[in-house]
Amino acid sequence: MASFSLKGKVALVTGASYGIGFSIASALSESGAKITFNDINQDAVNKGLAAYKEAGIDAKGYVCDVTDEAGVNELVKKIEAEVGVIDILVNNAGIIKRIPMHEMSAAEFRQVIDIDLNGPFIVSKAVIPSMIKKGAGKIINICSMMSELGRETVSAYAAAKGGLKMLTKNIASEYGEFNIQCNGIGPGYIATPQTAPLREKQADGSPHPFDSFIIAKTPAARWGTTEDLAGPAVFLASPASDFVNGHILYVDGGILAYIGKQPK
Ligand code: NAP
Ligand code: GCO
Repeated sequence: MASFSLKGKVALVTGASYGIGFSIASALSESGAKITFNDINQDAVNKGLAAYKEAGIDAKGYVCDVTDEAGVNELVKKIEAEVGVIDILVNNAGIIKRIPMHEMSAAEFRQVIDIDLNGPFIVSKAVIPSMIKKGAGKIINICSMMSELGRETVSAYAAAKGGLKMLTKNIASEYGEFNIQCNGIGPGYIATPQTAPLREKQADGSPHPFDSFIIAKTPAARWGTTEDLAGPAVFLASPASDFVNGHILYVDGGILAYIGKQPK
């Protein structure tokens, strides 16, 4: 059976000082990969390095904003010189702005698109030439429920994540012949700092209405954890998925399959 081992592989996980990126990087490391990651400032990178050290992972961290093409090209060159050619790229870095669309400025919309969609384009473009030379590569884009569904206040994020789904399919189409597989992971609602505002207890100690809403919309009747994404990430990063290409693997506890629990 094709191996799930990542021994000898070099992985770059963007925006992986904590949250989903950290969890995915930790899982790739556990399967044998050498871990590199970036974040937008030295403080975040240092916090990430401390967390990886604490987890017994010898990760290398770099300051780099995924929207800065020159900076990304320099990052990839530095990683190739210091660690090796990047075999596995996880485009994880991302932001969200929850603002009603008619109140969102064009600048705010552009910022989300820039980080969540242009960023994965820029970083993928930077790593593909070496993957072609090497004759293999894995690109994993972190998509979202919003790659398939909309909701109030997240217009920019949904547009970016919908675009990221199609960028995933296009990279798969354009580079499959070079033995590069590009797939997405579409997490459901995961308990991280990004969703913390949606889970905050109310003043009276009752659950946040959105928290109750997500529990009702999820057959698993719980928020996902970052660990729920570890196995799917190792699968898509490993030889076990060499004939999986252009697929968005939704890790959502069944949200996309479910109309939602009727109110009692
Ligand atoms: P998070 O806790 O907000 O972490 C995002 C990470 O990306 C942070 O380390 C952040 O660094 C970094 N980042 C932001 N902008 C960056 C930039 N321009 N360049 C480099 N790094 C940047 O988010 P998360 O919940 O772990 O989510 C990670 C990914 O999963 C995102 O793409 C998100 O859209 C996606 N996702 C999340 C969920 C969920 O429910 N949490 C579900 C589906 C998809 P700083 O902290 O220094 O800004
Ligand atoms: C939101 C949430 C979601 C999650 C995730 C769901 O405000 O709706 O932040 O967008 O982050 O993307 O898959």
